[in-house]
Amino acid sequence: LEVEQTYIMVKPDGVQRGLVGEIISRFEKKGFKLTGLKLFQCPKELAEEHYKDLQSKPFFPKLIQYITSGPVVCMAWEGVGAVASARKLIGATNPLQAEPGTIRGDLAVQTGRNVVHGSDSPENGKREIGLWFKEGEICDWIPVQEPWLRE
Ligand code: DAT
Ligand code: MG
Repeated sequence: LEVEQTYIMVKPDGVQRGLVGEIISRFEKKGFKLTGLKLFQCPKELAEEHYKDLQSKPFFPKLIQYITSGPVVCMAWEGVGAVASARKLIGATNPLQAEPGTIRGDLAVQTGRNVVHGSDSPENGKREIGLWFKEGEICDWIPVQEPWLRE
């Protein structure tokens, strides 16, 4: 397993419902390293670029409307196998199918309001962090817990 970067985002419903701390906390407690964090009102063009692979889907206009409907919390997290592990912590796209214990399984009920985004591959992790963050907004640092996470 390799050190990977993943782009995690609390969607507007998660911000409005006061779930930002809870969601950050799950990644923090797991042992990933936070390298970028900001509250941000996403312009339509960026939402369209972020979700460009879903352009042809019937739900695309509603998805763009949703993501731009209020501020989001943008995060970059780093860790060994972080992309797949974060997807597991997040749970299935449809919150009714997401396992209890996952973010969506515990905190959401509908695909169109599934509170959080997580990159689906290391390539997309890098691509999305590049899209949502400017140079200088990503910090490299050494968490003091590092030697206690891995032997
Ligand atoms: P995920 O967010 O689990 O990576 P995805 O990349 O397939 O899922 O889709 C991105 C978002 O688009 C998803 O979080 C919610 C929305 N979406 C996906 N499938 C949908 C559907 N069938 N109906 C409505 N919204 C959908
Ligand atoms: Mg996806």
